[in-house]
Amino acid sequence: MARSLKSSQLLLFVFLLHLLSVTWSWKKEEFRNCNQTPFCKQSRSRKPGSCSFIASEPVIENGELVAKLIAKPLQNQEEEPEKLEPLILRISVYHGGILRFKIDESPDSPVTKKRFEVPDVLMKDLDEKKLWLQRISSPENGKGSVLYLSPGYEAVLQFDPFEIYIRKGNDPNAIISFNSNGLFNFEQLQNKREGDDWEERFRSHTDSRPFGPQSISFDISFHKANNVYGIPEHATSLALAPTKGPGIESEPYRLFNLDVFEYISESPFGLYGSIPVMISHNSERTTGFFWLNAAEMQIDVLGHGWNAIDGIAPQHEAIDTHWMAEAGVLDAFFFLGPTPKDVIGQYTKVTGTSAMPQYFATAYHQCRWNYRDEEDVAEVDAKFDEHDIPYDVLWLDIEHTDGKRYFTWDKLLFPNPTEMQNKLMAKGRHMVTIVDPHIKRDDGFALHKEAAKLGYYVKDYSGKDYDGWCWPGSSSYLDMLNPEIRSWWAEKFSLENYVGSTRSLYIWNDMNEPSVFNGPEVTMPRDAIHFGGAEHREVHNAYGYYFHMATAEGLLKRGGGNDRPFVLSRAFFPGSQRVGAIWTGDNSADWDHLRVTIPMVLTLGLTGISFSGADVGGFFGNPEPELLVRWYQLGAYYPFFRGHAHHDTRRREPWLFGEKNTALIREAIHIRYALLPYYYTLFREASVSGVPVMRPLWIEFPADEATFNNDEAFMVGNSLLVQGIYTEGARSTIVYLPRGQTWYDMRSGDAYSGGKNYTLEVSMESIPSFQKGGTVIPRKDRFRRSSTQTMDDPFSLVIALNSSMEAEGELYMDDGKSYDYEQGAYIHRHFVFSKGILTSSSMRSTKTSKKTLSSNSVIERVIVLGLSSSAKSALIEPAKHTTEVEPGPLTLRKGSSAVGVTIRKPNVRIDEDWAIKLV
Ligand code: NBV
Repeated sequence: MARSLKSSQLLLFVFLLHLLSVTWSWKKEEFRNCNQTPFCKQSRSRKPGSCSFIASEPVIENGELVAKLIAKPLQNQEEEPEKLEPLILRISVYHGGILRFKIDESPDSPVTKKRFEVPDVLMKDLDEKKLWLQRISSPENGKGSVLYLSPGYEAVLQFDPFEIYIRKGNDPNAIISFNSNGLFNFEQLQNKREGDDWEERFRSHTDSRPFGPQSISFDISFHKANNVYGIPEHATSLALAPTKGPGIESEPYRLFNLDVFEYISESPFGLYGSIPVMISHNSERTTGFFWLNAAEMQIDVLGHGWNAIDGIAPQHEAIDTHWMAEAGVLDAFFFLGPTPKDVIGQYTKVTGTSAMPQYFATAYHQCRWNYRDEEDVAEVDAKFDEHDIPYDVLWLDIEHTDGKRYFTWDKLLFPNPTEMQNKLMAKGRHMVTIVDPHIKRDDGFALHKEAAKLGYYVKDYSGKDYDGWCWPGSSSYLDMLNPEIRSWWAEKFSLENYVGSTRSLYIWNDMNEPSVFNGPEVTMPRDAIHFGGAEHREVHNAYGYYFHMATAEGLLKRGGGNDRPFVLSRAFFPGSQRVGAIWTGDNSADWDHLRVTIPMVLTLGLTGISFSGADVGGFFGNPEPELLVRWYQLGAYYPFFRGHAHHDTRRREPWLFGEKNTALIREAIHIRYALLPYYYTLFREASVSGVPVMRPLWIEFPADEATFNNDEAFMVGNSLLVQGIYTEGARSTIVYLPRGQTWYDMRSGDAYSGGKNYTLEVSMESIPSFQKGGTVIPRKDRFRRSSTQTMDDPFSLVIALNSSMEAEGELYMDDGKSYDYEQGAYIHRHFVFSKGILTSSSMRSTKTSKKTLSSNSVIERVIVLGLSSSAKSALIEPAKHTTEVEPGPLTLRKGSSAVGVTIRKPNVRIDEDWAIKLV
């Protein structure tokens, strides 16, 4: 009986797989392009200057400027435009160079439907940062209003033609502006009249569109910009290429969270998540723009001459962009910069910085669809030890469940899940299981029964529980927009409710775009109904964020509020950084996919999401050993570092490709483990300032134009530069080292001066990486089974000197797990090397000392790169003992001819103040 059940399940599985391969290998025609999307087609065809709105009657209300936007008849327009209520514009200013402008329907509109404003994204304390506007001035001969923005900067509202822009002092030139090209359009909600046909059809799907057209579109100009970046998620270059203009034929960049089967490595097509944030940069200034809106969005980057009249392009020094959304309100922010880090800081002031991860989560994760059973798990775990490869987390994909009912276990394959997790935990290792948002509509499944009874599912247009097809077959989707449902969901993660889970188990949210196999474009119909009557079209891009949020809330509750959640999500939205980690979904095992992971992860970082990575090895397909090794060498630097593979691929654990390749992969993973103290310090920086762990070169070198288009190399923090190898059989590579610095090869310690391209020989041993002169990197060089086991291990400090023979750096440590650091239980050291003396002092703020942290770890080695000294010993203060100094840096590779010294066994405590002086 059991056997026949198994084989029928197998048959169903094979059938489903067949269905998948027949219908879902990426076919363009499965998804709408702009021309098939009425709001996009219509907005995209608008001509410059076609905006019919003018601003009038500005007043100050609640510290904001409020004005009316009235539609005026356009020149040459024969018909009188329909008389509609004016729109309401609100402009407000926030501390630190942030301007917000909102445009919505008037409260006097005759239509009762309210447009959706996305809650839970903006920081709760944002209002406290509002500068209470007292007055407006109108020095522009009554043609506009001028607002103080920040010292030396003003925001201008021009009435007719309607435009909002920021300028510096009295310089009339704008820095960043809205509607300078007159593309603003706002389709106001109207009551349906007889004869109105609002339905939209795509393939076999009909969207009832009960509220009719409601799109918003406008242009944003980034003046004097060299490049624009941002708007994830697309598999494209870091600097966004124009999508419209003379000689350019491209779709706009689409922001619509979709489960795209086998996405291609170069396309403006929208992937799993959306962040409507764009950042512009030139050597003097960086600015940013953010539109808080969760509806489908399409964005054109307009190429030079896009607005040419009779072939003549107007004199223009801006990058113009055109933003189009199907619904929602216009709630937008300008970030003034002026530096790249300022812009990211301003954006993360509005939407939050990234959550501080647990230490283990920053180490290596081993995943596969699927680790079959407990025996498989035990074997993989043992092999890591056998091969002396550290790892921290083992992941279980959908097959571990009982028929894709999440929170359950397949009893035959995983009869003792608690014991399995405890065995891992004994080595300091954790487990992650998958919990997807589709709930199996099975009356024998308690979760479904309860959700259905409580009315917690998203409804279809007719008011019934929406029923879509996903892994478990017929499924419904919880309405995570509702805070009550999120709390209910969160309870499901308690140890009592999630039977077989332990405190060392964390969660993975997949398919939360949401993915619906039989839905339009593999997602939920736009006319499905959420909490408060919001339509799915208005909420779509934020659905995954709410699901992620509810899951993280569950883990937080499980840990009594003092265990930092770890939840990986595929879908994301602004604010996701506060919740957890993101990965770039189902990539493929080929070189182009390897290459595009860098701009994808960098773009996420630029738009607030620091904790992200791509599947190492490529999800689909079988990587050749060389590609796999290169992927580990690069992936070891992703903020989120996980190997993963599709279930149809051959097994690819690190020891399966011969001893040589095992050694290379081991070395790559070891590098990450050695750098964990540095990474953790950077995660802390990201959680405070928003500046991402992995950074485009131009964030660190904003004036160096040679870095602006470079998305093959990147910085980890401000100290490390890494260059990927993206071609098979590479013998050499070109590396650009930014100007004004000395750079030290991380392996040999050899010094290079910056401002040049170097053609470097490469071998399979490593990818090029360099430490910037003037920095200090803390490392832990002893290898254990997991990061958890390294907590008390000694440190090495690698000091790379600049041309003044100086350097400085930081180390942040806490218990790696709880929130006690918020009350002062952390160590934060500042290391300075100057005039031959290395000092360590505390960076703790004195205010937060309800709790403290001490550590028995010591520094066992200090390597000073770039120092030629004949010193034989070093004097340690205040202990007053001396220790040995050896010539030559003991870096990761011995026997290099690099200049430097190594201070051996100073054994100073990491948590104390001291000085080490070369004598
Ligand atoms: O759960 C199975 C996979 C998962 O391994 C992958 O990482 C996700 O991105 N999941 C997608 C669903 C199936 C994709 C073909």
